[in-house]
Amino acid sequence: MIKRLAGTIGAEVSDIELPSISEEGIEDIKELLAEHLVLFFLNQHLSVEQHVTFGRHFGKLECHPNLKNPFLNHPEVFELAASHGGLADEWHSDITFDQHPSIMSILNMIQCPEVGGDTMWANTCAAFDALSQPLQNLCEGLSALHDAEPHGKPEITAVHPVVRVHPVTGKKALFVNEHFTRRIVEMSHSESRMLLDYLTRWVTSPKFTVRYHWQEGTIAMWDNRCTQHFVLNDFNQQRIIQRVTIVGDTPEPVAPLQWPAYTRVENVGATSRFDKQLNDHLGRAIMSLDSNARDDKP
Ligand SMILES: O=C(O)CCC(=O)C(=O)O
Repeated sequence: MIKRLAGTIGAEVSDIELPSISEEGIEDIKELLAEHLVLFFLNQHLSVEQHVTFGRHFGKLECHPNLKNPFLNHPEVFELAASHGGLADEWHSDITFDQHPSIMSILNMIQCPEVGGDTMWANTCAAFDALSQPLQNLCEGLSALHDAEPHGKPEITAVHPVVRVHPVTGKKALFVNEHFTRRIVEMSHSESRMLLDYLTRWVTSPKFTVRYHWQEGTIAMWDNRCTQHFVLNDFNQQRIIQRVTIVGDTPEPVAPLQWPAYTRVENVGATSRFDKQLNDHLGRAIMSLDSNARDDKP
């Protein structure tokens, strides 16, 4: 049975046992995920092994690139415990600082507070569709720099289109988030700040979201290509989640990007410090292109 939980995103699926699911059942889940973007399965209580086995039905699993993992036998399972500061209370899609951000995440709720610690998800296709035509057109021609600064690694950077096309549904999704996105590549720092502030707030407008209250043993899975999520930091008890993520793809823009990167070599002044990270990223990208070219030589 499928129970929709909000107007634009989220559904609870009951009468299903994930450990014994058939290949046909997996195909049904893929279709449901394309429709609802985040799915919840109650009363599953999966072991670490069952969690990993279920995840592998959807693709290759990846280890978290920056955070430690407690399970020696299963490096793909990553755990967040609130008592150790593991609480993702800024809106994000997973691993967008990587060239190939995870396409999907599957979360196992191990321990949750009686009250509080809900998670919210936002539908980033609905958020894009509801923008005005001029702003849609502008965003479709832009790209943005993301970094792993929240994990203490600001030097890990990647550039992605501001609007990506979902490879399965063909829908357009806004692909900038509060947690990992730093800068619109084609704009000055102050223009970028204004647009990113607007877009990242817009995505989280209540009408694009669902808010989920957890029970232990629930499995949630979401599509990172067309959603963002965050946890409400409003509790004092322990909260532990375990997660596996499916290896990512390359976010595809709607059309070839239109404008050059905003780089200014003249008029260097105090505000140029805001361009440093972007310039460093572009420098690294050019160096890697050069070394690729060298590698191609016999
Ligand atoms: O703890 C949650 O509910 C969500 C965790 C999260 O944000 C993540 O795994 O990226």
